Amino acid sequence: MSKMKLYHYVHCPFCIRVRLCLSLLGFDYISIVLPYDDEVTPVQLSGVKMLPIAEIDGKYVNESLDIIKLIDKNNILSWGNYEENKKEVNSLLKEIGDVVHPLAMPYWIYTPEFDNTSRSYFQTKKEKKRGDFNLLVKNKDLYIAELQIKLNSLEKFLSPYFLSSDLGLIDVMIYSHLIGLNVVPSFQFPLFIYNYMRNIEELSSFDYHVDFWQTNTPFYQTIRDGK
Ligand SMILES: N[C@@H](CCC(=O)N[C@@H](CS)C(=O)NCC(=O)O)C(=O)O
Repeated sequence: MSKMKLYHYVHCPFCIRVRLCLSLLGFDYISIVLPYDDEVTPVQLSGVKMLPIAEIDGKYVNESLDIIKLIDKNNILSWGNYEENKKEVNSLLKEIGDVVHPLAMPYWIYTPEFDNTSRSYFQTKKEKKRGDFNLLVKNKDLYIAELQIKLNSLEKFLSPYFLSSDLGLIDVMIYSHLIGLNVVPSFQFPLFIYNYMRNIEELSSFDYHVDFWQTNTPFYQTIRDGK
C-alpha cells in the first residue's frame, strides 16, 4: 500500500476516528485539512461533500469505517465486538453526538481551523439543524448536565475498554465523539472518562493536532466569556 492521503476536518469525529486508527496501527499518512467551505475538492474526489476521504492506491474511499477496515486487515481493533454490539453502540454514539454537537459547535468555529468564510459557512449550515448558536451557548449548562448523565452511564461498560480488556474500534469511536469537547469552557469529563481517554491517547501516540485546537483567539475569548 502506498502512503495514504487523508482529506479531513480537524474537528470532525468521523475524521478523528480514522486519524486515531492510523496512529494506533502505526500508519504514516499525508494529512490534508480542507477548509469547511471547500465544496469543490470533496465532490471532485468522491462525488459528495463529506469528509473523511482517503486516497489509497489511487482509489478514493469516503466512509470512515470503510477506510479503517482497509487499514486494519489483521483485525487488531476487535471488529467482532463492534459487530456484536453494533445497534447499542450506534445508538449510544447518536445520543452522545446529539449533545456534544450543540455544545461544541459554537466553539469549534473559533478554533484556528476556521477563517471568517468557513466559519460563516459552517454556522449557517449547522444552525439550520441545531438552532441559533447564541442560544446553544446560552443553554450550555443544560447540555452539560444531560451529557454528564450519559457519560456516567458508560462506566459499567468499561473494563477498562468497552466490554473488553483490549482497546478496540468501539473505544476509538467513543473517544472521537468526545475529544471535541476539549474546547468547551467549564466542561469537565468525569474522572473515569478522562483517564480512559488519556489512556487511549497514550496507547496510540495520537497526534491531536494541537495547533488547530488552540483557542486563544479574541473571537473565542468573546464567546467563552459570554459577551
Ligand atoms: N458516515 C460518514 C459521516 C461523515 C460526516 O458526517 N462528515 C461530516 C463532518 S463531521 C461532513 O463531512 N459534513 C459535510 C458538511 O456538512 O458540509 C463517515 O463515517 O465517514
